[in-house]
Amino acid sequence: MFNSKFGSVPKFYVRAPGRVNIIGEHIDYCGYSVLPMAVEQDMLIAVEPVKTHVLQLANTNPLYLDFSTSANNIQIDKTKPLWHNYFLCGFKGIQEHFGLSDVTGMNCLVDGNIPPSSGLSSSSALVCCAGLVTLTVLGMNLSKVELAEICAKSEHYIGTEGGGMDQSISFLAEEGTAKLIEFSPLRATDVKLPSGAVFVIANSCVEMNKAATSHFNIRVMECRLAAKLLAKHKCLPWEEVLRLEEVQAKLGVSLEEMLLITEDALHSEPYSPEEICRCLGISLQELKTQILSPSTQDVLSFKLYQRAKHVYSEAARVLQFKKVCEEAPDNTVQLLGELMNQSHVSCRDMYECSCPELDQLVDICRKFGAQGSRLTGAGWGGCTVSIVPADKLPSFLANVHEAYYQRSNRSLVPEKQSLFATKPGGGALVFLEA
Ligand code: ADP
Ligand code: NG1
Repeated sequence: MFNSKFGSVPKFYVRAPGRVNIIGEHIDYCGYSVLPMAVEQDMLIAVEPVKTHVLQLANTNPLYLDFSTSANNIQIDKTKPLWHNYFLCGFKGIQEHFGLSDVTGMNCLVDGNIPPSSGLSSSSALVCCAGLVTLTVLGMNLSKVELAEICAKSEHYIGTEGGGMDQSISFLAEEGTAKLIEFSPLRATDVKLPSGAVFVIANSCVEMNKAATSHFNIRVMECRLAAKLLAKHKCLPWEEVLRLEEVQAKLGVSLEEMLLITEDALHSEPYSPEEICRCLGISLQELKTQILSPSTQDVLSFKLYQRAKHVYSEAARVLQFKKVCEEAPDNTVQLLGELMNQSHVSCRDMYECSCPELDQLVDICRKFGAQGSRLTGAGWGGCTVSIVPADKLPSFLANVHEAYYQRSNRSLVPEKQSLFATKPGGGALVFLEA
């Protein structure tokens, strides 16, 4: 296909994987550690550098249209999250990091098999793949940590204000191990998953493009506002606080204590912008221009108590999950399953990022043998991840397939992309011609 598109052959190939987040949802952008692993599905880009300063992009999937632009004038339209814009995020991130104004062009053919808008990070895999393509074309070098940080920052050009989980695992993943990803400074530690269990991904078949809606950015903003109100309540310099983790760090208390402080400082009724202004002693104008992001300036109601409760309790669950994996007691799989179940309840009730199909799928997975099941990724659609005892895997797959997919036209979705067991895969790679 490359040959018929561009009349030439690729000089090298780059792959970057998607991921499944096992536990730790919507807490990376609050500064807390998360526990993902890379999946086998990935973005693969075939590349030929050219001398024309033109960037030509094509895709093996005809739904994603060809695109071409000058490599020296990258414009990313936040209002339309078209596929090529994700590529441009990675490209621009590397270009800006090296302060380059005159970049060589390239022909690229993209081929991806991560189900899109399903919480398995197809978008970040594309951004990371494009970043590594650009670095390779420039003949420059960066560490995996630097690449992850650059791509996490540059994916914000698409309009969503995510944390760095997806880009970090796409670069730092290693075959055979999940990773605890910690931030500031970014680092990844191996987490050995129990050998007696299998992690199974099931797609609810509800797609949710984050950049096309404001759900995601509203949550980011609610967490920021909750952090500021908690800081004010504790007489901390709230103006400089942006993340819930900073409040904990400044107070030097445990996550359990942060949950008690949240009970004390915040109420469960939604906050209006006016009430937030009264609490912080600022004007509506200051709230809009100095704290809220452009896409959230007109939101009329913010749930701060619920979001803070989710974040602090989920951050604690991540640490417990890692501890159980390390200590490996006899009932490891049951304990991990319970933590995953608690995570789903918190995502559903406190963070309100589930949907009826995901809740139904989680129930079906538990009914047919999963010790734990939860939504994974941003939510509002997309996939679940379940922990299933290895000996129950065949019956689990058959029963879930029958109960969720076969009984509806969901069985039209190719089975491989809907329901599959997964193992920790490796990170991004460049394949050079010998
Ligand atoms: P995810 O949870 O998978 O990261 P997003 O909604 O954030 O979902 O991003 C999905 C977008 O990523 C798609 O709408 C598309 O623009 C882009 N994308 C996903 N897969 C591909 C692909 N194979 N080729 C090109 N673009 C893709
Ligand atoms: P996905 O599942 O790719 O939409 C998003 C964010 C993550 C994280 C999760 C929720 C991006 C690129 N990714 O992931 O950083 O916040 O939601 O845990 O914004």
